Amino acid sequence: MIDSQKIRADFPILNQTVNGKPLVYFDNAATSQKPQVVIDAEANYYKEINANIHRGVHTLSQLATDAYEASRYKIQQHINAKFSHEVLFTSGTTHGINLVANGFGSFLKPGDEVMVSALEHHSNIVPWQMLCEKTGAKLVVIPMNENGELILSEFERLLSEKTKMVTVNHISNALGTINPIQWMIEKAHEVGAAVLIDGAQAVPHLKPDVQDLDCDFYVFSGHKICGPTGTGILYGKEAWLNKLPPYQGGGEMIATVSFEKTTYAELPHKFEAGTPNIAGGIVLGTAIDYLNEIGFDNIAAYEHELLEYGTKKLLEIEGLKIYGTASQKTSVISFNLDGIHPYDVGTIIDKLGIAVRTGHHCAQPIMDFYQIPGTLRASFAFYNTKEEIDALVEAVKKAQMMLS
Ligand code: 7TS
Repeated sequence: MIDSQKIRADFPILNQTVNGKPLVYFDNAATSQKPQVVIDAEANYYKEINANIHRGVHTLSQLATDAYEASRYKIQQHINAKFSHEVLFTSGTTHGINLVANGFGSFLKPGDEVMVSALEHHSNIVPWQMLCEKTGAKLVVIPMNENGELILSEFERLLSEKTKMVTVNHISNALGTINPIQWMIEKAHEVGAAVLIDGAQAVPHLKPDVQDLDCDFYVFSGHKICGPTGTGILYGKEAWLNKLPPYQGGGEMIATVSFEKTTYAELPHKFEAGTPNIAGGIVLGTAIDYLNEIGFDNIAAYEHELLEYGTKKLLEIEGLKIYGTASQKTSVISFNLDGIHPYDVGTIIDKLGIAVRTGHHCAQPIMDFYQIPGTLRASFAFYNTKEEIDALVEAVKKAQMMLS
């Protein structure tokens, strides 16, 4: 059970007014807010053990290294990776996808196919498009239906021995659709394709089990799970990470360097060139502990309640249309008011203290599918409440009155 009042006390930012009104933060799909334990952990790192890692015998450097590697281990446990060296620290989802896409060129030839879905965030489209341009491979798109679900019969039809990579999000950021990734991974493997799962929108709501999913890569950002910005994780199966060439060259990723030849470090260091976001990596572990203490089953159940309540209440507004009505959906509601631009509604409700995202949500192909410029997107977290949803509904009604 979630005690929202108790949980809200952990988040200092929520206890404020914006434009003279109590803040209602419904932009959680963009980034989550941070609990006090995370804020404290970041400050404590700099107060107590700040040093560079993996490179000194001095005590602080060892303390920082141990804390960083302990966090890697914690994340390995959290996603159930087989080895901790399959867990790479990145600066976020975008970095993780680019790292894989960049190296994957070594395995592509002209005529090969890379399959993405119609539901992807730009960061899981553009790196693959760039890769296809470079290699002569073809980008193939799994289409979606009006409800915002992938058309799985089309996915099966499009798969062939030409398919070398299938890359799909676990949950859509713009619509909240939960994709049947386990089944998709199995199908993709049947034709010998590798699979990357963009878990950016899934990890705030569930605990992925990468061994059970059997995905080849799973990427996510720390900032969407109560962690600091500039942190993220790329999970890759050991065999794939050994095969992929390094992404960036520099310090830490080498075994030996000479002007004639450089040899690379073992995993995970081969992919972690330069001084990383040490504090961020450590604190990401703190954020994951915080969420596990609340419990992902509790989080998912509570957020589902908010989704159902919000959907029902918003649909009571005449002329309001919700985009994304998949049967399996997380706590994201994308909507528009008939004849009114989402940006105008967003601007007015901001004056009433309500933070939602407006626009194409970095998923322009989805907006093109619906032939709309964008939507308003309210995305709920476990620290939100039904009372806040009531405030959103009142604010949207007010905006509608002012703009019609
Ligand atoms: N993939 C998905 C599914 C996302 O939702 C996002 C960010 C990214 C990738 C990129 O993550 P980053 O941390 O590297 O930027 N999504 C959003 C959003 O929906 N609103 O703001 C950012």
